[in-house]
Amino acid sequence: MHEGLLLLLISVLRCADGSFLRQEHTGPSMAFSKSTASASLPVHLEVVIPVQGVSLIPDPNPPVIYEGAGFNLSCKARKGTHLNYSWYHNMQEVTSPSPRHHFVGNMLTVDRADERHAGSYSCMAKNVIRNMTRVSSSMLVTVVVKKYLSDPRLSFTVYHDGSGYYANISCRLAYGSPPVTFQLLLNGKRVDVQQVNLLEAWFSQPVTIGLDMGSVQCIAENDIQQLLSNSVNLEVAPVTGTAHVQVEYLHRLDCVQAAALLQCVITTGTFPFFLWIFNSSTIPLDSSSPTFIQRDQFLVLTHINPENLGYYSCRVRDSFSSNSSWVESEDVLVEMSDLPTCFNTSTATTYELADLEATPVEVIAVVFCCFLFVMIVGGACCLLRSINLERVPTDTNHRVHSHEHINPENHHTKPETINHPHVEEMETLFMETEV
Ligand SMILES: *[C@@H]1O[C@H](CO)[C@@H](O)[C@H](O)[C@H]1NC(C)=O
Ligand SMILES: *[C@@H]1O[C@H](CO)[C@@H](O)[C@H](O)[C@H]1NC(C)=O
Ligand SMILES: *[C@@H]1O[C@H](CO)[C@@H](O)[C@H](O)[C@H]1NC(C)=O
Ligand SMILES: *[C@@H]1O[C@H](CO)[C@@H](O)[C@H](O)[C@H]1NC(C)=O
Ligand SMILES: *[C@@H]1O[C@H](CO)[C@@H](O)[C@H](O)[C@H]1NC(C)=O
Ligand SMILES: *[C@@H]1O[C@H](CO)[C@@H](O)[C@H](O)[C@H]1NC(C)=O
Ligand SMILES: CC(=O)N[C@H]1CO[C@H](CO)[C@@H](O)[C@@H]1O
Repeated sequence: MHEGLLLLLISVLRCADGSFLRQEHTGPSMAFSKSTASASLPVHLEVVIPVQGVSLIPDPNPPVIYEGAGFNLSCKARKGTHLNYSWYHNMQEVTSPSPRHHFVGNMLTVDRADERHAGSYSCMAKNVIRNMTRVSSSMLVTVVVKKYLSDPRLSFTVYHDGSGYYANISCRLAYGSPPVTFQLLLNGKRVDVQQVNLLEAWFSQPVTIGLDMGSVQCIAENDIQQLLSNSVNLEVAPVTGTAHVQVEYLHRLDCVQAAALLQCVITTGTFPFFLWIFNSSTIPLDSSSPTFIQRDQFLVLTHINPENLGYYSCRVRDSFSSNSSWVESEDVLVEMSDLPTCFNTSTATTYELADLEATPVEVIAVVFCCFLFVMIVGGACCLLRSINLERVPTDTNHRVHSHEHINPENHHTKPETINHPHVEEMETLFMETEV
């Protein structure tokens, strides 16, 4: 009878401790859940305690996990009822549904974490009565998602410190999460350990030039992994013997010489340093010239033109000692030559010898025979080709690769001809004569 009035009164009534009274539902069996009002009234009301003291509890704790593992964050309020939760990842609200997280009740769960799940998290709990909202936010919790270590790679360089030669041995990981403990093994025995906050560690070991110091390996280790690197022989052979230049001409399909690949070949030397000489002047190492690309023992003439035709040679010494003597090659003439083996259908390449005059008669005979052979096969191929214009499947061949690499504009129609293997045979013969 007076129910309506009572409800109105009660619903605006504030408890002494600051809680609100909220009407849960009306019906025939109403009751108060809090005894501050008359217990005999048939009204069911629920206490809404304002939210207070929200904290974020990670599981595992501390929240440091490896990729692929899961984690939980629970949002816990010291006080408060009828709470609603919002989640923040790196200060951005996580919206529902989220592609990376899922949250139910006061818990946010990630089943398989990756680096995108790392970062700072916080949660906010709120409760509302009518138009009054109470909120409480947690402190930030930083989730760390660690990467597994990749297999370490060992390599070394040599330096002189004034008293002697040392190997600067690098043990390097392509990926992984630091800190990492690196161990250096020499002939299977641990000789050095370093714990670093990087993915690479350097070790110094004395070396004697020309002497095999044994094999070195390294171990990369974290709290759950222990990985062994490749094994490398700690031997520094000085640059000795002779040097010579090999030239490979790369032709376009219409037989025009497009580029040349020069290679400086040395007898021995673990850490050679190369210089190239053109018409008796050194090609600067940092050559920004568009016609030369210099990379270790290779020199590429990207466009053959009158300015870069002439004599080329290379000089080599040990990279670790500016004192070491130079080994010098003979001059090689790079010229615009009509290629006898060139057919309009073929991508033939050939090697020029450093000094053809000095070549023994037998070699010239063999070369001539090969040339003849290639001519015949080439002719046959032309014939075959005119009969059957089908494309022969491409075989991936070193020369074709470099050709494609240097002349990207020429790839459009590259017919691989059947005489290709014979051209290779000829090259092999040439190579033999050079050693
Ligand atoms: C996350 O919480 C659920 C339910 O409480 C539990 O079963 C699971 O093991 C927790 N996962 C992690 C990674 O702690
Ligand atoms: C709390 O969340 C529930 C479920 O998402 C929703 O139905 C309800 O309206 C929310 N209450 C408030 C006060 O935001
Ligand atoms: C809550 O609502 C009442 C009436 O509906 C209004 O007078 C009051 O200003 C509102 N309070 C807030 C904080 O919006
Ligand atoms: C070894 O090489 C690395 C990389 O070049 C360099 O940072 C480091 O200082 C070198 N260590 C020694 C002892 O020379
Ligand atoms: C390099 O030397 C050759 C032979 O002496 C000569 O024909 C050519 O013009 C010279 N090239 C340059 C760019 O000086
Ligand atoms: C270079 O030669 C000088 C004199 O011969 C010698 O004192 C010096 O140690 C040498 N330096 C190296 C790096 O070998
Ligand atoms: C060597 C040779 O025969 N080259 C010819 C290739 O074809 C072009 C035109 O298609 C001729 O101009 C070349 O002489």
